Amino acid sequence: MKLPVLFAAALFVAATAHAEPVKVIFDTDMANDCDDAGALAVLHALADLGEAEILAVITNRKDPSNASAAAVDAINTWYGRGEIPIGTDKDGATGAAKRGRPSEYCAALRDGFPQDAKPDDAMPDALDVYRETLSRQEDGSVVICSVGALSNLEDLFRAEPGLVEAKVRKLCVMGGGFPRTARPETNIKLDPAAAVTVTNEWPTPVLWQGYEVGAAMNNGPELLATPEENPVRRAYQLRLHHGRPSLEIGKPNHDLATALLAVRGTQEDLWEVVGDGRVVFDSDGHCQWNTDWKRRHQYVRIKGYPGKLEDILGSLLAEPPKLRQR
Ligand SMILES: [Ca+2]
Ligand SMILES: [Ca+2]
Repeated sequence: MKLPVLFAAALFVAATAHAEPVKVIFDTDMANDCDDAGALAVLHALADLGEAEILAVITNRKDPSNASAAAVDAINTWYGRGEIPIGTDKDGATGAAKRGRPSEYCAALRDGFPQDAKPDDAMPDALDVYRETLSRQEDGSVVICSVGALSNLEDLFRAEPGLVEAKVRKLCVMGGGFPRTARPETNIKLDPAAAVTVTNEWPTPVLWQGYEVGAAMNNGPELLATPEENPVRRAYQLRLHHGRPSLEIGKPNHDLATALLAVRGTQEDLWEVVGDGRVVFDSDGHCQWNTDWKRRHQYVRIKGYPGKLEDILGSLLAEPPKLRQR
């Protein structure tokens, strides 16, 4: 008679373990590619499913529009979570890519959608928001999802190494390329020195997703089925890809995949995981996977046909907000 009770107890434990939402801090260069907007949509969809809790959103690139935080808040508000803390990096990523044109969509999201964020330069500082958010969490409970420059993470680690080690369970990074890159990948190029610091010194496990993962997939047109009041749809409409709206032809879904990895982990049916080595960046941002010795690094490859993962991301991207009042 004891076995069924034990079995039921085991099931209960498994169910409760699964029911606990993953606590995520999203660190984004919301300004350039619209996949940052798409990744935030995926995180909200996962939050709607009870799988994730978005603790804070931090921006890591100083955009001339000064409206990255407003774009983030417009998306959070659309999903009924306009109170999520937002921090901005006042220096911005230090690499050459920061001297680009203003974002194609941030100002439009600021002006055309409900939100109440201040201009980026008047928002709380990235490091302060990290400090406040992490210090309130239980030890070993937070997953950081990084889909832009690693500048904030370098600053955080330099200022609060003990806090990072205590509170962060895992860092998931979209950046670099594996097993090696011929040219520096965009997120790394934004701040190569920060990438070197994070790879060499960050104290928690780090899961890397190179450019080749998102480059094999495409999302965007799924948003055509969503209302025009959806700011993520608008971001994809304004951000051009090969001269046409990403809403029509889609865009590689790099950051969406990282958001899924941060919450659901390396699901066996979707991912192959490579470990027993370490990621190395040179000072120009070239990336390489070395097996000379181990760090707490892994990188992912898509298992099998990428269309399966692409479909999952596309459907999360276009999932209607659950909390939004109509
Ligand atoms: Ca708000
Ligand atoms: Ca990004």
